Amino acid sequence: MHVIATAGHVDHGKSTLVRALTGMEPDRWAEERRRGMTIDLGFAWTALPTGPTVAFVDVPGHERFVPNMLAGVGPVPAVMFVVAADEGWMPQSREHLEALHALQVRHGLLVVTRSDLMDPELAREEALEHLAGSSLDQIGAVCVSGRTGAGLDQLRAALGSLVTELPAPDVEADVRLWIDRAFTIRGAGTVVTGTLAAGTIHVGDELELAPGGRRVGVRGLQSLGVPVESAPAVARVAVNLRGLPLNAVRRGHALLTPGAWLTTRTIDVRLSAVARHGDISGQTDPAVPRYVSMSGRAAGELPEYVVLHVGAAAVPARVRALGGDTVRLGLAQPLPLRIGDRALLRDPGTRSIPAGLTVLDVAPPVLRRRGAAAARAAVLSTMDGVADGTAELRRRGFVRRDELIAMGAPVPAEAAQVGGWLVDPGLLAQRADRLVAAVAEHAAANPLEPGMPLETARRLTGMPDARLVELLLGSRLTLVEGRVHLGEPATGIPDAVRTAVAEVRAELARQPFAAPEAHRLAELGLGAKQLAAAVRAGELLKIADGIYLAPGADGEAAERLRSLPSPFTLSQARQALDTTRRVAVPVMEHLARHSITRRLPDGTHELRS
Ligand SMILES: Nc1nc2c(ncn2[C@@H]2O[C@H](COP(=O)(O)OP(=O)(O)OP(=O)(O)O)[C@@H](O)[C@H]2O)c(=O)[nH]1
Ligand SMILES: [Mg+2]
Repeated sequence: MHVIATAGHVDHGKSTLVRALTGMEPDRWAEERRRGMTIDLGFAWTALPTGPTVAFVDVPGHERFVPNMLAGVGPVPAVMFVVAADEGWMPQSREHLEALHALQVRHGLLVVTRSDLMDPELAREEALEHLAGSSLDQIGAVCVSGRTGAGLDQLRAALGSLVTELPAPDVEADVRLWIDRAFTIRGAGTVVTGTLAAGTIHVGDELELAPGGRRVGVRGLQSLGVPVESAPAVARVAVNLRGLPLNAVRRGHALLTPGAWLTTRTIDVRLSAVARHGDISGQTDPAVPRYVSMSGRAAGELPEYVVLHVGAAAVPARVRALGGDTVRLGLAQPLPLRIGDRALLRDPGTRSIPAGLTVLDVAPPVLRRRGAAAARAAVLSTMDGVADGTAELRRRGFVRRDELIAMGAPVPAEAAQVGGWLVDPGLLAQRADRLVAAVAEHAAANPLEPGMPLETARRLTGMPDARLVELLLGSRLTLVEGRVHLGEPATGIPDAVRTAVAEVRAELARQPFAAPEAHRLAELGLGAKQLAAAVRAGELLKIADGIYLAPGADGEAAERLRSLPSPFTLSQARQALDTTRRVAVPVMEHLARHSITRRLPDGTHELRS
């Protein structure tokens, strides 16, 4: 299936043409038929003589309904541009062309209608002149009458060749269905419709509603009025959703492949070619290009408040000029956008389209410092709206893998990966050097401390996640028990400490359970840090705070207790260990903690077998 939107000034015969081609009524509302005017989008379809089916999205031409028109053409790849022979180029001819050009719609046909009322030649030439230089400047032209049917066969043939030129959609792509209608059907619940530009929707799929992220199930699917099991792009689809009340969804919302999209409120964009205004009469100097690039034109000329139109969505946006042709847009509502998305800005006050745009960054950095905007503009000037995973990662340093994909960028092969993060190899090398220096400094300043705590290392290197510090270790650093060491963790202790500990050990060799008293430890210069280092180095055994014995003292204690009758009292144990209560109590607690002894309800102890 192919989807083609109409475009053109009010009353130029768009709906009449769609009706003549399809035999279906695109004006769905009674009010539309009463007023003889399209107000909202209409849908109709037909099989072309060459075989393929074409669905038309028929848009209103009246200037009041331009937002509806934009919702219709937003996701559609081709257009049937209608101009009435008897009226020629008119204001909404221009405005619709500006919109299509801003969105870079490149495929279509010029259809001069109402040819029975006037020779279409003049209107055709005038229209082609206006199309020149726009994204539609290569399209063919057909003259018809919706009333007499003249020229319709040529139009069908021209549509037949147009659809063969349309780029093949990626039916494997992530789904982003911009919703253009939502309604309820008795017995079925909520149904939404839209033009699926890429990807495939299946009955039973779980999709994500944006904004909000609510999960919804696809209960049923229709395409062109017929139930289907799956609908591959490009297609007009009606999706019956499970578990979604009608008031939770409206035009401009989107159904997404879950987890595959980033919804964003801040985007950096490049303003692109817009029409030069003031030439609707057609009396223009052919030497002056009618379509000018925005570059060179100050982005600051934009109004501060505009409406961003993308897909079927229209969201108020605040413009912040960055420099050159780049601006930052703050969106009133988050949108699922990717790098390279085309959109346009409309000023609802003047009802004009001041610019088209290409999305450059959907997760841009916060601009805080003075001059940050200009610096950002310089960075953006190197970007072209084609997502480049390597460049994106280099700019960011690190990024979550899912997030990079959701931005629309491929994962660079050379990226280091850990815990769902990607890190730029260049950044790693630089941060690894920084960490080696910091760990060396830390070791020099804290000789008794075993390495640098992992969290300190994370903070010093500016990594968002401690797991990323592992990527910085390389061959120079090691991570042991949550601490980063230069080389292998140091096991030794400084000489002064070693001498003092040796003295303690000599005393303990004579009386293994005569743990040195606090004043003795202080006399030897053994403070908490020195003692901790000695314990880590395996030179002392810590029984409890302030109670240090030689390593292996606990085994020796168990040996001595074995000679006692079982069960035994604390006092018997104290005598067997030849020590004081100060030491005997914590030793018994230590042994119980290590399941060497057990304390009985009457307060006595026994050895476990
Ligand atoms: N004589 C003649 N009248 C036509 C032709 N096509 C459309 N009309 C008439 O022009 C009027 C407007 O036609 P529509 O098809 O509603 O125009 P439209 O472009 O859909 O208008 P909007 O949707 O409101 O923008 C109607 O009265 C049609 O009958 C044609 O080829 N010949
Ligand atoms: Mg109409």
